[in-house]
Amino acid sequence: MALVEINFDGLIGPSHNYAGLSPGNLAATRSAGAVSEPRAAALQGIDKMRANLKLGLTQGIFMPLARPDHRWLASLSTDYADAPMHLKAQALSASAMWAANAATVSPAPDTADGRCHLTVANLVTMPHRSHEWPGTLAQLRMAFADPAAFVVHGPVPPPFGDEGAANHMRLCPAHDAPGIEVFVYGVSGGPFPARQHRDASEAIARAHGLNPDRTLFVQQSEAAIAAGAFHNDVVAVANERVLFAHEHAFADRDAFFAELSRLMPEVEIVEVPAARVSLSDAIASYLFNAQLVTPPDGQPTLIVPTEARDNAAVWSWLEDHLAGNGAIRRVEVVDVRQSMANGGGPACLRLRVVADPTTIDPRFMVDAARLDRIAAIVERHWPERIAADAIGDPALIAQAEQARRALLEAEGLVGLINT
Ligand code: SUG
Repeated sequence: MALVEINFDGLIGPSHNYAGLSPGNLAATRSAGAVSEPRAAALQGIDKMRANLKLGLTQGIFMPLARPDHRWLASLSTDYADAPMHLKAQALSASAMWAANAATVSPAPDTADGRCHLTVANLVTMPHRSHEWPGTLAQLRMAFADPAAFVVHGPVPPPFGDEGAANHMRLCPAHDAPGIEVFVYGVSGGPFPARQHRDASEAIARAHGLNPDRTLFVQQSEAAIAAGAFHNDVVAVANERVLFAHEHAFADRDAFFAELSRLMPEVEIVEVPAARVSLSDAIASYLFNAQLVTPPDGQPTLIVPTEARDNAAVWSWLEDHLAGNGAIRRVEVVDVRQSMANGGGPACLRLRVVADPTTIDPRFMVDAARLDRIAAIVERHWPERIAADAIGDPALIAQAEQARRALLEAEGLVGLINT
């Protein structure tokens, strides 16, 4: 079978809650202390996967990680009962749902050895995310175990922050053809941390055997990070020959666009001017944290969150673009409000892997029937609500752990229980 783009969504875990753990992520900060709805959250994510399948896209899934992360707490010489509140929250976070931060992926046509390379992200900047990688790596090694097709790399060592595919874009004539890989790094972000370090991006490009002549390292604008774009995928997204970006996404937009056009003359850059959509509207609506995909009918489709439809400036720009026969031909709206309230839109929830689906462990691929089965497990076991002051409640923790165990047992993935 041919190489196709597969979207792997992180199933939203039973411990999903609003602890306000990510400074610089304005939505998460705003939601701190709110009551979360893990069951509704996971069902919203499943509905998004169902909608992708209906569009004719190939869909994969990653399982929630073991939370609380007892191993991480043990490495800090404590346990869940005794840990201070902030460590409890960091150990409990369901943040692995945002699969765009799981790894950076270079498909086989781009790499020196003709295999698809994946590097698990170290996520060192935020404590609650810094302990995701061992569990994520275990799943990547299981899902992409075929050594003829994949190479799975461990994380770039600290202190070089790496947040995975959220800061990586690939432009190509078609998914199965060689592409230009663009790594977007941050240097400064006003009051907020720049999470992606250039040294990390360069290390990944070397590890993946990318052709330096077809690899770009581009600085994210300080204004974007300061306005709340803690990852590039909050202000830009690429698919095949289309780059869709906000005017203020990059530090030196002119140089980047010129270089990209030289390397790939057929590139179509769709830029949204700040005069139409301010950075702040772009970030609040997650217009760019959309899935830009090519369904089998060939019509470039933008999958946006409901928040984009609710924002007048954003929606009118999208309507004008569609009416003007722009590069994006169709807009689909999905409700992922529970994830959005923690700063994770449709694009955050998925990792794109271009591969032959038959080379992937089928336990990580889904069709509609399998999603129905998983939804039934979620309905039965996921907590309905988690209040901020409940994260110390042993009964809640027991329910969250039991819910994940039920899922992994039903899905033949008990090997992941301790990861
Ligand atoms: O790292 N939110 C995530 C959102 C990640 C979005 N991913 C992409 N843009 N690809 C983050 O900031 C909030 C969790 C909390 O506060 O409990 C959080 O981690």
